[in-house]
Amino acid sequence: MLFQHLFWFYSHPAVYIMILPAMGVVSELVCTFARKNPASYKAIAYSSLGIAFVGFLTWGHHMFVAGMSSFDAGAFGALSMLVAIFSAIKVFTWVGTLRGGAIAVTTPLLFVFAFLFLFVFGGMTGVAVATTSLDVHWHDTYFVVAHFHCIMVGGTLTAFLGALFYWFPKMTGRRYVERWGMASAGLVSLGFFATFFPQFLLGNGGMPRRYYDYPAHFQALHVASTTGAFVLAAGLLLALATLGFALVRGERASANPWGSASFEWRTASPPPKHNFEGQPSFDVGAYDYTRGEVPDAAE
Ligand SMILES: [Cu+2]
Repeated sequence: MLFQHLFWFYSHPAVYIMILPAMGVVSELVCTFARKNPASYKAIAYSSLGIAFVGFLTWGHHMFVAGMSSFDAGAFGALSMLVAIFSAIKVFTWVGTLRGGAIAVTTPLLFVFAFLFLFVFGGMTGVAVATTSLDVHWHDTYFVVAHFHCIMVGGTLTAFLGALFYWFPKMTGRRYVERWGMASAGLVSLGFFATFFPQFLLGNGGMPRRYYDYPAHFQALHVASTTGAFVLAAGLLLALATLGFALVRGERASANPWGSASFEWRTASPPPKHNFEGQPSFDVGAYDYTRGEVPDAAE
């Protein structure tokens, strides 16, 4: 029991170590592709601190059925739900930033859309599994597997893929083929949903995790999930091929191909040694799209 407590005291916050940088990426990308200041910079910043802090008080939600008083279970359940409140502050701020923006649909933004949809799906099912009575039914089933992957793959991985496509021109000085990138974003989103949505149904129907054998009536959903995994793999391979091809054959990237106000785009792609030639000007802020002086998508 002590080992379980120690394990989850570390391992629950460990998930946030992965998702918090992904949330940072999303906060950055929505501003660039909506050409808008963040709806509330402070809401995004303070909710990150909230998630990081509360993340250390929720580990018991992995142990509802390990022998725990009902008071402890209730407290861990309620504290876990606090994470959803901070996450919702973020989601509303991102959507509020996109609202009314001059939205440029690109590969990184498609990955952000996938993130928003799948992260909200993962977050809502997270509130559900933090409910002790429901968790007794779902514990150690595919439901939890699907919830976890919504956060770690549907959330974290899609944001990191968005980051990779977004900063690729800056890092390498090359452009990838936008249509290929968008196709990979579509395949990854579709494949992800097809893989894990059936697993929610399987888990709720009683399919335990880590079993290789199961009753025949689970077969169709398992086949659907496996098919989805192949589509997801195809999407990831296409992303890899798109960037690999761009690295060798891609067109030269300008300094600021997205027309972003952030500072890293005010130097050449890829940046010279020590990042800037001479003293750069930072008169326009990193998110300052209101003054209309943001360097355009030109060289
Ligand atoms: Cu946890």
